[in-house]
Amino acid sequence: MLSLPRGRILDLTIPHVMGILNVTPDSFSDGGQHNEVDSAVKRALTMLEQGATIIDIGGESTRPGASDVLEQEELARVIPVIKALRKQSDCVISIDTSKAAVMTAAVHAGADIINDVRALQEPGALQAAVAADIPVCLMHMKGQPRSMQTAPHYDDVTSQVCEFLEHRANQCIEAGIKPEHIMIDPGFGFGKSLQHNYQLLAQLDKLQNLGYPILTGLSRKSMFGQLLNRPADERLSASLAGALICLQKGAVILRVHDVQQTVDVVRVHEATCNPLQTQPAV
Ligand code: 7PJ
Repeated sequence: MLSLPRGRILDLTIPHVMGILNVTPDSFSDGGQHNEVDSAVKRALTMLEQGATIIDIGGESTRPGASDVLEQEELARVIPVIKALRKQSDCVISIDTSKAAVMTAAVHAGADIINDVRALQEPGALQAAVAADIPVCLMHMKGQPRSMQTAPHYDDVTSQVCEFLEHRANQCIEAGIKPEHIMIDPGFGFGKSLQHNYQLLAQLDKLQNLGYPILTGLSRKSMFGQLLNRPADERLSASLAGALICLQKGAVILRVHDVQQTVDVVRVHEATCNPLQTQPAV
């Protein structure tokens, strides 16, 4: 059980789908405009109807090669969306950020989980997370988004990812994060070659030894694009195959763009795990 603000809980004995809500506006706006907030909230509500239990809101692009976003700009993008969504729904809201100020403002606006691809290593982030006293997802990344895909090297990618996550989790606990608030993520695509990503996927079950709930994000990523030579909008089947492999290897939260299709995958997986409890949909 993951305990959330205001006495809510997330039952991690069953898998959950986390819907991705990117609020990276077009080049004509700084974000926060009414129609943008409105359409972001609409998209979130649709994902919830489709069976997502967590909405992951992010205003910084961490795609390979992406440049840094200023704090003020990131705040202007995500905070109005969190406030507006919180007004309309009691859903679990996760804030995808590495910046301490964004974490603090997001939690104040109603966010329940901090999802940090930099594992709370930016200045002030760990302190902000300790003060927020909410669940955190610690992700492994080698290098920084701008340069991480230039010839990443590991002697043993899975062992090194595990070592990093274990070490970082211990540092977080020492700083005051509750052990039961920690989730871990191997960070598919973050400073990993095609071979590294598939080695990690094949050995994802090894992360279970650390004893923390596992979150994975491989939706539409280039590990499918490269493997299949397909653009991002033609990677659904591959992403669903990846989602099922993650579930079979112990992931409990799947961070995805295509919520409805991934929820079907989760249901097939759950029915297979508990055949005798399986009931038809109503
Ligand atoms: C991830 C993420 C991921 C977690 C992104 C993209 C890049 N957070 N944020 N795990 N990826 N926890 O979605 O393609 O894999 S942004």
